Amino acid sequence: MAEVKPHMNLIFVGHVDSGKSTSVGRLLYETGSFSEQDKAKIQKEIETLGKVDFEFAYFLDTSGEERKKGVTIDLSHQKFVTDKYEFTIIDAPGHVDFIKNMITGASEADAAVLVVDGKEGIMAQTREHTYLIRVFGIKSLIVVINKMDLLGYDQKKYEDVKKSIVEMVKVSYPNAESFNYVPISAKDGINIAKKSDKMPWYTGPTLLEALNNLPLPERPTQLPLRVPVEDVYSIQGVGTVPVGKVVSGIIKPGDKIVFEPSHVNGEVKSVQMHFQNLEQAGPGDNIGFNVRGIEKDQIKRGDVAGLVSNPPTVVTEFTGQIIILQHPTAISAGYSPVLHTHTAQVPVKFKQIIKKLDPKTGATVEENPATIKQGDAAIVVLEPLKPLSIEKADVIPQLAGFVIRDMGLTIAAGRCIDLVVKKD
Ligand SMILES: Nc1nc2c(ncn2[C@@H]2O[C@H](COP(=O)(O)OP(=O)(O)OP(=O)(O)O)[C@@H](O)[C@H]2O)c(=O)[nH]1
Ligand SMILES: [Mg+2]
Repeated sequence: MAEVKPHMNLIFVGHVDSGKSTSVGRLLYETGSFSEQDKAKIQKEIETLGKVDFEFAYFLDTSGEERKKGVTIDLSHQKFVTDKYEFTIIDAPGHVDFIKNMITGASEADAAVLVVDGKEGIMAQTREHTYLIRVFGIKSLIVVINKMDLLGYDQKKYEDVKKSIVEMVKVSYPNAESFNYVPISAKDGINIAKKSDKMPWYTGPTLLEALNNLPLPERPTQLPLRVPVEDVYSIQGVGTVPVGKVVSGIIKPGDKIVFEPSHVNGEVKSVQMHFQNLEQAGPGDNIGFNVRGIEKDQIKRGDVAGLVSNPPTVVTEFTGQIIILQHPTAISAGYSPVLHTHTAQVPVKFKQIIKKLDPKTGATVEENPATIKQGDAAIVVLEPLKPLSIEKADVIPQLAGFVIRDMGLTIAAGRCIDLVVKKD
């Protein structure tokens, strides 16, 4: 039997046009995941569009609109196998209009590649994405400094931009110095899967080597079972089949489970991944599971499945440690934007602003401030205006991250540090 390699969900993030899709396309092409026929098809399309250069991004950006606009809109998931891992690569959009899709990707990922355009340096979404992946508990990060061709493959220019990126990454990751900062040209295929003589001064790993060197993702099998529901199907002859990624714990046939906040119970009849029945599934597995005793319309996206003996937490309110990423004016108690966490999306009210913190050190700057604004970190009490399941960061950190959105903007991101359990 073929050896089973550990699975890793890897997201590519970074500012619009930094070259995420091009890097992923290159990586998959050079390692044989895309064929010469795939490439020939794209070449034809490029000519039809009257473009000159080949676009490796087209391997990922497959919709007409994405190709016409030259931007990624939706997430694309690609399977990719190396010596060490079986990766699912998630190519996220960088454009600020599609940040909701990026957030969904971040909540699915174990590790991230941050792509920075070496010529432009740090841009708005370079910063925002770095913060967001940290909020969603991603611990391993590789930074690629792309478009080195535009910098003449110059070491000094690489060092300068690297230095500024390390400082920026440090805000979210104090261990920023321990990450790899790989200078690449996705366009020319330099330092993706093979080294070249263009940058003899660079002695670190290629992107592919850095991917293989990523530490094994943590698999919190010891924590209580939690499966946020992404979708629910009713399959003829089978029954109700919710699908989603196991975040923590183990699920197996025979388990008595409950979906919260919908508050309905059932029994697991079978667990499937990639159309195969499993004896059990654990963290990181994207599964469909057939549940006896529940109709399709009794549960929905945003519910979380857990064992009846240790059910998902439903809250009446919770305390969040947040950072305000962008807001045109100021936020005060009573403000009601939308909260996104795992697969749930609910309106929420700022009930109280407890204190303002120094975003760099976490020290208290002001108790009970009347307002908070862009750039501030704060401790706030949030009240979901519809039922919500969320967990405390020190209990199930994987389900404590959230984002607050309004007016098409990501207003804030944070973690749930305390909560009030809803009584039946
Ligand atoms: N010169 C140069 N251009 C590059 C390189 N990598 C990508 N590009 C170009 O940069 C543009 C944007 O590339 P994409 O890969 O679509 O960027 P992206 O980060 O996926 O963009 P979004 O998904 O829309 O956020 C394209 O025109 C690419 O050809 C590079 O290494 N050198
Ligand atoms: Mg893209």
